[in-house]
Amino acid sequence: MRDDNCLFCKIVGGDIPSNKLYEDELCYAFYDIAPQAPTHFLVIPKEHIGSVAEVNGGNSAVVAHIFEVIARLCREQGLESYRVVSNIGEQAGQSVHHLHFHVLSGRDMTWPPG
Ligand code: DGP
Repeated sequence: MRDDNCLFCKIVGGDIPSNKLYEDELCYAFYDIAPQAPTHFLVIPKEHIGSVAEVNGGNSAVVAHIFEVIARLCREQGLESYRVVSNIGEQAGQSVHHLHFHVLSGRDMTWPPG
């Protein structure tokens, strides 16, 4: 289901342009507008889910699918080391309230993240 006030729902619907990497019936992948690494793309469900905190038994299949897609896209791009991140809530840095997984690669990364 779409939320008409949601930025990422508008990207999925084509109302806001994006640099698309991949799309299928369940998910959409596009490059982040403010890349934090040489490779930085986002993979999101087409259905509006607010964050990981809203994942449940009724909608979790799309999350497994997204991880399959992430693994495939990274393989296709020859990425051997990368980080997958999802921020939940304001304190963790979530700015867009539509579930998304950041995929970052191409530079050394530190742990713990800031
Ligand atoms: P987060 O802060 O974890 O909710 O991540 C949201 C990401 O979305 C952030 O890295 C920037 C990206 N972003 C925000 N607006 C747009 C947009 O209009 N287009 C694209 N491609 N990315 C966006």
